[in-house]
Amino acid sequence: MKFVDEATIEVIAGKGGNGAHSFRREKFIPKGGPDGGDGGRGGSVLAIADRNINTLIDYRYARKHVARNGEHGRGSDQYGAGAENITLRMPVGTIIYDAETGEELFDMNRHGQEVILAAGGEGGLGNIHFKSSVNRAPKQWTPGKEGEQRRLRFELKVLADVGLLGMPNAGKSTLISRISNARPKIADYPFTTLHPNLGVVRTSESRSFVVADIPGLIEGASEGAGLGHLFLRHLARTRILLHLVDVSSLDPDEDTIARAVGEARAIIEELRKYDETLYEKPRWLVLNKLDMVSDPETVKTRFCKEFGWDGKVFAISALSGDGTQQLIWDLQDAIDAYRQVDNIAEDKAAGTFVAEDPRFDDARGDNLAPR
Ligand SMILES: Nc1nc2c(ncn2[C@@H]2O[C@H](COP(=O)(O)OP(=O)(O)OP(=O)(O)O)[C@@H](O)[C@H]2O)c(=O)[nH]1
Ligand SMILES: [Mg+2]
Repeated sequence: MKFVDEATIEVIAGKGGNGAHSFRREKFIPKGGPDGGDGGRGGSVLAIADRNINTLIDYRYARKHVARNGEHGRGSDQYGAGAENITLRMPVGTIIYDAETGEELFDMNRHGQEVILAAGGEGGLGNIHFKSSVNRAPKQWTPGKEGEQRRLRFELKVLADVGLLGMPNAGKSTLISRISNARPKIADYPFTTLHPNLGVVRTSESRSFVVADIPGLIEGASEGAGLGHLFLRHLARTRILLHLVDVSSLDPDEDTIARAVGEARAIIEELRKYDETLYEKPRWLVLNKLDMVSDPETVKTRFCKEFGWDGKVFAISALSGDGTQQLIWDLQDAIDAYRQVDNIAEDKAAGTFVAEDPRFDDARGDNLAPR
């Protein structure tokens, strides 16, 4: 499934430094000529598409990006230094709009693609430029130009990396609201969730992944029981499924465990009936509501044994957050590994990247000038 990740930010490029107005004054040169240098260029704000970034979540926190001004020129032919550019890294697939007019400006669809969001102002000219045969002592100089300033909207269509699967009331919505920025409705009755929700899970400054919370699935869903099973299509592009099982009513006596295992098997059977490829996706077992269980270790061991499960298993409380940290770290590592494999395949297919924006000057830094 796709959802739109969005952020609106402001970019302000640096102002160019002023040109200087100055004359040479040396001991033995009584009437020195003009020696006022030019101002430096203001820093530009650039954007680069980076496939190692997956969401726009950073831009919801940092909304204003300001590059520094260029230095003013000085006497003795000294030019002011240009200010450094700042570069905003964003996911491949980000579309950049002018937030005021709604006009589409850039489609950042290639890894490494680089564009200028706001160009730094040019530096002003010092008075050395105004010397001529008729004016040997020019007083003119020009001020630096203002940097460009814009409000921009970034838009990214995101696909879920992880899908939550489970019976109604298993705690899927509670989990996504605990680990991500999504805030779906949570309630103690079945079929609370009627439409999928996506949330971004952020595990560090630069790492994140997207989780899909879907309605609960019950036995017979493929024949239309409950909400049916068509919403499973939202999991088609995910990498990993988390199968949530509510273990709150289990005590390690065999009966309750056998019943829960039966229900878990039914869920997997519904998955298989919907689509064989979904059934074959990596699936991790997540035992939820552990805060309600007096002997969690035993419940976990017995459940897995009865289920015949030797895959990855987590025991958590979505409500208290117990165990969720390890779960999201492991998910992030696994998702990163999949992306790495994709990147290698993509590099092989695409060859290397060439900068395309004609305004982009390879010299970077000081000389990034619109031509
Ligand atoms: N004690 C406890 N209660 C939980 C936990 N996780 C969820 N719950 C409760 O279980 C009930 C159902 O939670 P939801 O998150 O709405 O479950 P769901 O899987 O999204 O349910 P549907 O949307 O109906 O499929 C709510 O009352 C939650 O507060 C948990 O770890 N511990
Ligand atoms: Mg729900």
